[in-house]
Amino acid sequence: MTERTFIAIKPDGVKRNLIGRIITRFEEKGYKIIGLKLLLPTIEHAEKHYAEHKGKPFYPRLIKYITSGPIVAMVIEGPNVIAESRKMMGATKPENADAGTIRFEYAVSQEFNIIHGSDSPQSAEREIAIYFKEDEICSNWTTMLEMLMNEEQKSL
Ligand code: IDP
Ligand code: MG
Repeated sequence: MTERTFIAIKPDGVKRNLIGRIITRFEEKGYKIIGLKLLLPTIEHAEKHYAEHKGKPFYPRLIKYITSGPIVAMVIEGPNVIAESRKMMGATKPENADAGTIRFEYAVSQEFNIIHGSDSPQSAEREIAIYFKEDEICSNWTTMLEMLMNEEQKSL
């Protein structure tokens, strides 16, 4: 099923010049980037984004971390993209992340782990709305993969 998810390259990913490498993984997989911007999250963005973690011991540092520099916010569309992109990211703790995942490759800390991705359709919808207005999302175009899939379906 075609879904939309919210992906963010966190401030440590941006500061480490990993923007291109991370975006490339989603492009190479064949997903469609339909929203993309660099922004400095406000406290309000961060508190809304991480509302589920309010009250946990790491919450104050998480808010500081996510507002400590610009992030790259993205809306990515594709079949099963919510669960699949979580697989591409790897586990929250890099030592538990499978080899080949973004966190395994680039992160060494559970706290500073480079990337965020929505964990459910409800989170995706909620998180996209925190960072994007509807008119900042451009989905009315066709990726090469979509073109090829359409051709393939026609020829079956
Ligand atoms: P996720 O990013 O894999 O969905 P969550 O459990 O939703 O992981 O946690 C959100 C973010 O909070 C993590 O990505 C990480 O930056 C930070 N975090 C989570 N657990 C801890 C912790 O135990 N100590 C410090 N930071 C944490
Ligand atoms: Mg989470």
